[in-house]
Amino acid sequence: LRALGELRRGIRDGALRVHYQPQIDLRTGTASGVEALVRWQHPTRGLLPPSEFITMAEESGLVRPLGAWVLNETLKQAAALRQDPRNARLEFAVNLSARQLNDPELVDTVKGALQLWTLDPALLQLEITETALMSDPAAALESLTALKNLGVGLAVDDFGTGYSSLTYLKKFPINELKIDRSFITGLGSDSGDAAIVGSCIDLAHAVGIRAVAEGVETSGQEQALRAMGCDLAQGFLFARPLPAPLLEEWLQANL
Ligand code: G
Ligand code: G
Ligand code: MN
Ligand code: NA
Repeated sequence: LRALGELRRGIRDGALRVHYQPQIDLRTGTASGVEALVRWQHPTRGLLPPSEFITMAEESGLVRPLGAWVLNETLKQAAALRQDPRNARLEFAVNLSARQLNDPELVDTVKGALQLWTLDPALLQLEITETALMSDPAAALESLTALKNLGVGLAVDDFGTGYSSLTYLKKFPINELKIDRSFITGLGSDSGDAAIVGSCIDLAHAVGIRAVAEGVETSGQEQALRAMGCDLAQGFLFARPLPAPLLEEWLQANL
């Protein structure tokens, strides 16, 4: 409970940070976008990763103000980065939890942030885990349809770790499938993982959406993904999640 009060104050008093992990277009080798990943600058425990507080934020409902803050901060950063015309088509991916997906105010929050920072909706990609999609499929379908109508992109995150029901790829208005990094690890060594990753990529393409590989750490994995036709990749091989000033430097050096 003390931690909950600390997090509530942290959100209010500006203790959250957003780091950005580049996503690489495997055909061109350049950055196509970045994923926003929240951190909490805790007064005594240092910079905390989401694993230390996202579950608590979800269970308490604080993930709604937290998520609204992350979205606003990310789109503010997008506006700053767009000052460099080379970043004009850079995409911004933001994670949503189940609690946000079931929030009747979510669509207005997203719409408001897009208008405030004048971001082309097509450059915003919202990531939702399989588990969040299936926690209340009817409510999820309604939210996702409304978000789709705003023109934003929708990704299934951590694909392969949840229900992996193929019906939702058809039913929900999704344009991207993010293959969980647990399957990327074995590329080049575990033929089972290679078969799974290849199937996910083919499945995405069969339903007309793009495939993204998470957690790419070696050039062998990158080569294998390119050979299998994977569209995008992110992982420590290319860049760790970076604070905004370091992201800007990374983009300058890698465009
Ligand atoms: O950065 P790190 O690998 O520790 O992130 C772990 C997970 O935390 C991510 O995969 C993502 O699902 C979740 N996460 C990160 N940032 C956010 C956020 O802003 N909102 C929500 N709901 N989840 C996030
Ligand atoms: O939304 P999601 O849970 O997929 O967020 C990605 C998480 O994975 C982030 O917490 C990020 O720090 C982490 N991550 C990103 N790239 C790599 C990687 O190449 N290897 C490992 N082990 N973790 C990664
Ligand atoms: Mn994600
Ligand atoms: Na993920």
